[in-house]
Amino acid sequence: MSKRTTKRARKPSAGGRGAGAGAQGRRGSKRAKRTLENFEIARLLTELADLLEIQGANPFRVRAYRNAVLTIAGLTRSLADMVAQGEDLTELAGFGSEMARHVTEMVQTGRLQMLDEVHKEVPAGLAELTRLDGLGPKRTKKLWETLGVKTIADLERTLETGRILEVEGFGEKSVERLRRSIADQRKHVGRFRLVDADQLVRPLVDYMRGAEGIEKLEVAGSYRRRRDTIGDIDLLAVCDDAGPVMRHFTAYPGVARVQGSGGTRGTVILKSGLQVDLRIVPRRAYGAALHYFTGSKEHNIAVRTLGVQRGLRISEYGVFRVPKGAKEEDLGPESGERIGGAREEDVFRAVGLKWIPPELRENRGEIEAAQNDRLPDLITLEDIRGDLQMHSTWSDGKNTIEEMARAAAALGYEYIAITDHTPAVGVAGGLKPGDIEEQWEEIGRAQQVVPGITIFRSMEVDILRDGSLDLADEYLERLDLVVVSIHSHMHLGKREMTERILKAVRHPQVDILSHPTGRRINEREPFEMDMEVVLAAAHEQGVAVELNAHPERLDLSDVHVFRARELGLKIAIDTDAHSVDNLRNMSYGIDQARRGWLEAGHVINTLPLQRFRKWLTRRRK
Ligand code: DGT
Ligand code: CA
Ligand code: CA
Ligand code: ZN
Repeated sequence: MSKRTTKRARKPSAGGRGAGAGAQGRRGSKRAKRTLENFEIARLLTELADLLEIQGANPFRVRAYRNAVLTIAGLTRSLADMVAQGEDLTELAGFGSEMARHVTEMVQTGRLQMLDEVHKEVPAGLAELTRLDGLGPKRTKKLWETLGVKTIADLERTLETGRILEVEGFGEKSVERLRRSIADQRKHVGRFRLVDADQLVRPLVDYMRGAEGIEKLEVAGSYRRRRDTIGDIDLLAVCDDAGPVMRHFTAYPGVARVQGSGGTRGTVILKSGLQVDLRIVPRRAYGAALHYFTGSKEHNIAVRTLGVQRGLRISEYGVFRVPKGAKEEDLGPESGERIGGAREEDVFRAVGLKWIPPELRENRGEIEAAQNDRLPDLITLEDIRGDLQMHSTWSDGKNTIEEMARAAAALGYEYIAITDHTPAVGVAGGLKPGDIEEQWEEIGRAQQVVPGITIFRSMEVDILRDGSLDLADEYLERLDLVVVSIHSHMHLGKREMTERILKAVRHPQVDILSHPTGRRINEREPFEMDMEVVLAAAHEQGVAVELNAHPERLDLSDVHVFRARELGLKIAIDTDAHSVDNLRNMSYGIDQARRGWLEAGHVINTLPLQRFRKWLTRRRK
């Protein structure tokens, strides 16, 4: 794997954030021999960082653990494999020899001795407490030392009895705040899917654009970067008078409560539980603030570091030339000569970079690419010429083949594939071989009445437990396009699952491996399988992998898409539509594709019809 892939870092996912207290104890007793997955390793390191912070450990040390967690979240390969193959873990971003030792130990023993040591002094449950709004390491420590609070349940008891009021620094207000943050934590431990955030953000943005005197309004943060999940929403506004805009914001009908609202900053929690931050910034700083609050944090740090090398200070306030010999601690937020900040381009230009699309701002190599004028020419929705996975009333779709074809033609597509399920997917009403020929007749009829679009005969063929396909070769050979995917036995071990998928990918009739990890965001974890091996085999076989655009799947993930592109695979971006409306989900696939650095040339369904037909024959003799 190239250096670039290993050196990137991502924000922790829901798994990281929901790191349960005492995870090690539970796991250790039951399944001590099983090697740990990356997310579990990240969890233990997060817990360690939280507990060390309570202990008052050196902040640099705590930061080192948190940085390692970010790096792990961005890996496409399992740490266990890397250790097994004797790879040098210190090559990973933010990994020193100590971190490498810790990870090796966790992989080999399933435990982290250092965490055991810390547990002797600090109860495991405190890690979870520090993540409550209104606590943090210092206050958590105080509650533990004075009242013996070790868990959220303990905390709730002290709130009930009012004993917490005996502790210095905790008043009625803290009680309210802690009650709410416990409730919030229960309501949504995870993050919002992008599609769900979209539903909430669009009406809010419309409403905010109606605020008195508002000049600009933009959504920044992970939402602007189009991440598959969203922690909170970051709104940025420019106006002459902040007062009315802030009042308009807190009066939004979707607000459940106002967490804080000062002159230029406000935070509300919507009824859905989604947090929204509003910042009102001066016109002269709008671009710098937009850049800063778009993030990611790792990208910002990299850009700021470039600035430092040029004697510039880059912040949400603007770009400033630092006076010679000035000490950092003597500088105010706007000290020095302002050389830009009104436009986002100002920030990039100041450090010699081209403007970088938000989807790329994850510090995965975009800075180097911008320096060398090698930024990808990212794919857009307009590049898409067909949709290669959709269901009709012949299986579990809501619309007929003709309706799907008309709707796709209206989107401007040149071709579609109808991919109803095969029999093994019983709940989805899979087609039996006897039905298939009848369905082909109907495809023929639809083709006649909707001549403007080519309708390919296809099936989403189920990959059975042993890796064989749920349709006889005589049918597979007569399909225009064969899409394969897994719908059952999702908890096989990693090796068995990998073998199963490899077998399917090696079948000579297969064209596309669909929703390769089976994940459903916030609902179902990806299968355990060796993605690196699967991608390599697909590449070797000339099989395309799917980026399933269904907003609850988005499978492959951005990181896997990036890796597939590096390996030279072809990607199919499909909606897996079960209704005509679902065809519009293509935009979520495009978002994710852009986050994975895809250009139109990497994606088979950007090909014009004749070239796509040619692609279909690549494996056939
Ligand atoms: P989220 O909300 O978890 O989905 O992810 P973001 O990226 O929206 O993160 P958020 O809301 O915490 O902060 C918004 C942006 O503000 C973030 O992407 C970068 C910037 N930012 C926040 N904290 C820091 C920081 O400590 N340093 C730097 N350089 N930037 C930060
Ligand atoms: Ca955010
Ligand atoms: Ca935020
Ligand atoms: Zn499916």
